[in-house]
Amino acid sequence: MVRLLLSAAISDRPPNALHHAFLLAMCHDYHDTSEQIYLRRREPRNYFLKQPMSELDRHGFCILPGLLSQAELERYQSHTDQQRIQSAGTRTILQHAWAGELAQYLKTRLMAQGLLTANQVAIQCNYFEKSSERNWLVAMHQDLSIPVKERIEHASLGIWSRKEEGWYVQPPLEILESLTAVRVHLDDCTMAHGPLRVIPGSHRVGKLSPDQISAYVTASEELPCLVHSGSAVLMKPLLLHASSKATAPNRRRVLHFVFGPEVLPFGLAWQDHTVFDGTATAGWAERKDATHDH
Ligand SMILES: O=C(O)CCC(=O)C(=O)O
Repeated sequence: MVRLLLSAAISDRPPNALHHAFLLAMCHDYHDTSEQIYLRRREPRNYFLKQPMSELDRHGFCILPGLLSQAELERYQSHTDQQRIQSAGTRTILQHAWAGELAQYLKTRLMAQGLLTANQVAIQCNYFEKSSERNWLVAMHQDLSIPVKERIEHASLGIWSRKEEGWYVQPPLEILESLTAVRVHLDDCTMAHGPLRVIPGSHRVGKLSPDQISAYVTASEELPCLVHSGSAVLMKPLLLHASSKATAPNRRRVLHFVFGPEVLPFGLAWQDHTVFDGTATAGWAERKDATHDH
């Protein structure tokens, strides 16, 4: 039986029920919503840490426990609290110097583990806050839009939208495939905190229409990403993901970085990006809502 589970786990075939059973056995009892019991559980390190790069490629996500020390964690908790964000989140965190510094730290750490490449820069940082007081959910979706500085008309570029005074566009698949999201958890995230739920392997099937997403969801099993504060969930943006409302009163704060290629085709430029030394650059200062904290 063990051999059967292992061969399912290391196979390159799309995930199936057996594979999910293995993942679940190695991670958490995800039906358990008690934080006390959850916190006594070991981190899901056994499976995910052995070969995080191949887990990210194969499943579209992996979990890195203990990325931030307690002191670093408290520092970034304090930075995010100082932003006095009124809504459930914001997409413009990369404009702050401390976020650039954290991006640089993530890049150095994750490059050493082969999880980011030298040509990837941080191109976005979203802040998500969820609690039973400030509650929200998102249906199963893929992240298809990227933040760009200006609108450029080009046949290869899809739907345009405006968010927080910035332009977003749906680029071709190759660009989306080159992105990696790094979600740094500032609080413990249990089932009661409305965790990210993912469908492993779904990043490998390209862009999906709403009907295709419904069909995929019906035919697949989801995994919740349950982590301690200071841990990170790495995720390919094409991975199908969702999250439910929280039932816990305490907050689930996440800094969601996206890393991508420094240079874009079609005359596009990123809204914001960091270079390798962590310096925030590009057009954030031009936006009306930009605020300095340095
Ligand atoms: O943090 C969450 O619960 C969901 C985030 C999300 O849907 C996204 O990053 O696209």
